[in-house]
Amino acid sequence: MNSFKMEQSMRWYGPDDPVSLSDIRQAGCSAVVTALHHISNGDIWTVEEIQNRKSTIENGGMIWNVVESVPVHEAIKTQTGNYKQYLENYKCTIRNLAACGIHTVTYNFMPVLDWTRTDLAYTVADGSKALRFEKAAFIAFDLFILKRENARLDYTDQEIAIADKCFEVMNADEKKQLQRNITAGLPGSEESFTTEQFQQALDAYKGIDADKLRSNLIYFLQQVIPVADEHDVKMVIHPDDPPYAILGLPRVVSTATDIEALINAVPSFNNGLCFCTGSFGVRPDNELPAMVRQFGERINFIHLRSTRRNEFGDFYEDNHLEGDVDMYNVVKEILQVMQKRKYNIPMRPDHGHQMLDDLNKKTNPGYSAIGRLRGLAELRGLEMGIMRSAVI
Ligand code: DNO
Repeated sequence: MNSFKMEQSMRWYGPDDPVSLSDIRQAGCSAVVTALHHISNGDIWTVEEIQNRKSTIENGGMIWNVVESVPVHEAIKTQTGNYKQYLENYKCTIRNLAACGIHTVTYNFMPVLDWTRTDLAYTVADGSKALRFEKAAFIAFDLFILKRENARLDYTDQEIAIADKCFEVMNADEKKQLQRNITAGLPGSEESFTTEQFQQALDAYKGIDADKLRSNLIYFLQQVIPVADEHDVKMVIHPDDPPYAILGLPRVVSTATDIEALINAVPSFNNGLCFCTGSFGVRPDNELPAMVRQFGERINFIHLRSTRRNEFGDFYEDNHLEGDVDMYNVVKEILQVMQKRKYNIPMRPDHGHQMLDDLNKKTNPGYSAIGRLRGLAELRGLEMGIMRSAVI
């Protein structure tokens, strides 16, 4: 009988999260993924603050297994201003987390925006609500709301025409909402902007192409991974969401080739990956089960979620076992990796539909209780089914 299983976890946004620790425990989780969201991006997380949060979680009968995320300050991504100081602060936070017994840390290196959607309440066929990225709406934001210089060069005539039509039928409230969805930051995002600040943040990337961003990321790894090695901390990078360049900003963590470049530059096993099926899965050229095989030794945190895309490049978040992600084969590969490594990799059901009672509640988009509970229940069943039928 195989004995290594995914460690069932859920993200918790801290004491202000409308989903309580007791809800998470009742969903069947033994662990919580969280961050100290009240500490400003770039500041040190002190041992006291970390310990405080850790005790709160332990009093709720679970453990704090993974940090998601310790944000990487924009100055580090662009290598400007006080970036050296921010790097020192980052290292100090890693040491403090290790001192408190927390050994897995998520981060991302997406310029300006973390994950991005255009619609936070897209009603799917069964009446529940999902998050959606509609390309035409995104392009409309870029061309007609943000009015980014030379933005037209990034799109085909056909894309511009569709975006034009899409914008034409939007009323003033919908335009405002679109802008808010993109610039105000989704839950867990590290930044939130007004339009003016947003333009300034984009301007900071003038002259930074994909090669330069990659080399800044490698520099970050060269600085931080030795500290992680010393304190036995697994650093896991979250892929770009969506996994391609947007708004003229480069993105360098979207494909297997991108990951290979990071590993080649800094081979330590603590230079690892948060395997997010929903982010990687948006690209048809990402073969997810093969990527699990290829990077299995370095996958130290898993986000399981599925998206469904159409021919225009739009996608919405589907039920966890439906959509374009081959969840059966992904979980099968993950099970094989875990038996080989003799390690229970932390996993969380990533996002979920707003459904049932949650439709009448104020929820964090993607992070309502019931949709994630459904996702986790299905994934847990899938895992058990694969294990019991001994196909691994
Ligand atoms: C969205 C999340 C991201 C993720 C960060 C990791 O739901 O997956 O916000 O936490 O990109 O740094």
